[in-house]
Amino acid sequence: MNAYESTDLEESMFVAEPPGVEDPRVHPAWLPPEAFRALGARRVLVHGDGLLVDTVLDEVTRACTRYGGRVWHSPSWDVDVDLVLLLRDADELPSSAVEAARSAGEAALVDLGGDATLGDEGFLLTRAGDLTVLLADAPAGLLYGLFHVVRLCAAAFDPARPPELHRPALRRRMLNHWDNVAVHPVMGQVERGYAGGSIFWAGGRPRGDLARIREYGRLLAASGINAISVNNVNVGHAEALLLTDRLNDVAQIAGVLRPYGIRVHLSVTFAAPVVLGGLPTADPFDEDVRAWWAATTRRVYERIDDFGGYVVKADSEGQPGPFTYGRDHADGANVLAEALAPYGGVVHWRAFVYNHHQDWRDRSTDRARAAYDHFAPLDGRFRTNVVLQVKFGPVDFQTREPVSPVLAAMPATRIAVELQVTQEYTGQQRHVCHLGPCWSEVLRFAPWGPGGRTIADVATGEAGTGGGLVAVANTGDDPFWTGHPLAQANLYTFGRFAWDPRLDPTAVLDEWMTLTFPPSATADPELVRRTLHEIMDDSWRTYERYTAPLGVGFMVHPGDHYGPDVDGYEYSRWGTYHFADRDGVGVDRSRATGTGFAGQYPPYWADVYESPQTCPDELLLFFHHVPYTHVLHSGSTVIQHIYDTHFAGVEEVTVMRRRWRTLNGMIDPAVYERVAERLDEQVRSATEWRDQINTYFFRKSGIPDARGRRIH
Ligand code: GCW
Repeated sequence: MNAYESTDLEESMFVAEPPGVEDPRVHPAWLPPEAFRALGARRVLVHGDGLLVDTVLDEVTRACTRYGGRVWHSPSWDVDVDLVLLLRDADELPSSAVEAARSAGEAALVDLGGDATLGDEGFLLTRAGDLTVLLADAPAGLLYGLFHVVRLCAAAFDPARPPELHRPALRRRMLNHWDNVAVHPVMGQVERGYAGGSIFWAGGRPRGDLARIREYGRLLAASGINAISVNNVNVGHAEALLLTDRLNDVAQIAGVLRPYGIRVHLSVTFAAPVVLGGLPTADPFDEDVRAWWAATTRRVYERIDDFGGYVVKADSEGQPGPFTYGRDHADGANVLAEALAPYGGVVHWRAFVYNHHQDWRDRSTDRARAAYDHFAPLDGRFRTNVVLQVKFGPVDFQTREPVSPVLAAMPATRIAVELQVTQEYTGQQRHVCHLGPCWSEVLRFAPWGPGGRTIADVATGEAGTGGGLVAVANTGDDPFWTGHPLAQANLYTFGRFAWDPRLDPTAVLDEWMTLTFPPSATADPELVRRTLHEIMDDSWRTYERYTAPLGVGFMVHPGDHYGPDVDGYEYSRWGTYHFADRDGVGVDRSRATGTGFAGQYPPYWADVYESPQTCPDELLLFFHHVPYTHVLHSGSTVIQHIYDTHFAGVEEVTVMRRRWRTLNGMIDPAVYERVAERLDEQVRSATEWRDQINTYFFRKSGIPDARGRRIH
């Protein structure tokens, strides 16, 4: 029984705020109370039962308490309402208007060609007479539908609004947290985290702020995310224990996120049978090892019955894996998958496997080739509950990379595409870098050639059997969640793309703006919207302009990966080289004369990438070593392009800062100040990038800037 069941909330509503967090110290991100105004002023009926229906009721009650509306839960008498949220299999109600609305919804579903079901998470929204009606088959659908109504604001109540059917394209829409339980001596509490500490852990213990975790779940659900792993893929001893001794800590998080439809997953170490189980080996072919995984997994499900599964980084950057025992990655993944299968759990097995002890003198080893070389031969060997999690590019979340050829090479494997919301290589949440356009390009890329299936199709799979989308989270215990307030848009966009990878990034950004900076809460909504678009829409390309040129990547400061250091990795063991000399720059990855990486693509792109004549400009130095005087498709030479883009990038950032200043006094002063301070740093850092890159290439090439600008 829940507190609202079959009661008229009219009386209690104005007495006290229902449970929920509104911690004034924490920024509300895309769910400020104001975003609920249109909903909260309505008369709303919720009909159905279940944990997530209670969440819906809680949300609606909070909104109506604030804005003067009314809420009923499955009333046994007739009521006049504006909005009906109902589960399709809920009992008939004694209200002819509500039942007529239900029938109108059913008819709309037939008209829209819905195959009679809305699924576990889908919903239908339509108008029926004076009512707006939302139908779902399952409570999660009602919750996603509710957040859709919030997004629409008053438009959800527009009498002329046509019916809409929404079902997520991807079943699993997952965030990976690289949060450490114990503070790592080098990586700290959150590996590659730029938003303070962890939401979950602090100094070896649970952070204990369950209200904050609940609020986080609420934000994630409103963007469409339904799965989360709560610890780093690099698993130390304290983190390994989450699987056994510290399972209660995980169960507590799962309990808080469950009402928002989010399942918890754990990163585990492949060596767990040794480090936790005391076995002499973690060999996947060893019977005791298999039994250990089976028993351990059973105990996990006894405690958390909707547990999502395991995430594994194996044989990668020092993490243990099946290679130790002469086994391959299918052997390794399958033993964990077998243990999870009886409970419906999945293994997310990462394809980020490469030699990180490379010799820069050895031109035959190419880090970009590694994932394909290791995994493509294993296609068809993974159990069906293994999801191979593949970074979107072949190297490592660079600002610009080609799409990983692994994504097109394993038709008999469930593939998840991994994106990085945390801005490790894209300005570390000190720079504005809106990644929507980058991800959209990746998801729309057609690896078999134009017009063919896309990366979004691979992640979706045939009949929804794909592995979905995964992203590394950018959140922490910072009051703005993401350090840079505008970086919230990246998290929101990821969730929305995971729900529908075909969405237009500008439209998603617009949604985010309307929610985060509600027009009714600012004196000049048009100025705010226009300015945010001007600053954010093209910010990824601006970032690209002032950093490493033409897809060559890296050139970042080793270790922390922030700021320029052109030769920082040039002689290192990590395999991320640019090979600049006095004549030219870039990596020859052609089949004819290079590492052969271009040949890992299906024929159309293998041919396009093979030749500098056909390779797209933005990837030229990823695939080819060319002279500085090489003429790009744009008509510019490589060296002049480097100069021009670096000058332009800094100018664009300077304009961003100027534009932001016009919002002073228009928006929340705390947001204004935080962004203003970060834009100062972005201008400083972009200038440093420009000057180091331009100077470096001027010194190497000896070719002056055709426009005579100052190069140091
Ligand atoms: O991008 C690199 C990061 C590592 C990270 C690794 C990975 C968690 O620099 O910090 O480790 O990728 O994806 O596993």
